Amino acid sequence: MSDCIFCNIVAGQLPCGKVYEDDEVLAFHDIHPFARVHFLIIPKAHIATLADAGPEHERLLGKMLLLAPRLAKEQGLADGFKTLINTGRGGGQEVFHIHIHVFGGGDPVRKT
Ligand code: DGP
Repeated sequence: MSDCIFCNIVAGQLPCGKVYEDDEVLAFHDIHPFARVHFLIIPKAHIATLADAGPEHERLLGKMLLLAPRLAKEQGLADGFKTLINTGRGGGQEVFHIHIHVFGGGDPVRKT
């Protein structure tokens, strides 16, 4: 097992509610949802935070961002959704493997 929870999910060593997977990216439901629909899009490769990403990650990060509206629609968020990337301890990041939160639906969603 890795020290990184999300690397263990990628490796299939921890379960997740999978929303999407390809050779580079995994998306799964957040264990503590903010909203009716709340999932995370992560790269399979370990990048700790957005601040650790470099030019070599430009295409991968673009791909992750462009997946958000497609997966949000598939998850029933036809009206729109929120995205969030917490970066670093000061940014409220708890899991140090970069991820995009995608959430929405139901009652008004917390604005963080
Ligand atoms: P952040 O604060 O941006 O690092 O958010 C991390 C999110 O990851 C948080 O909303 C809860 C979620 N999370 C943490 N551990 C797990 C897990 O083992 N499985 C799933 N599905 N989500 C997790």
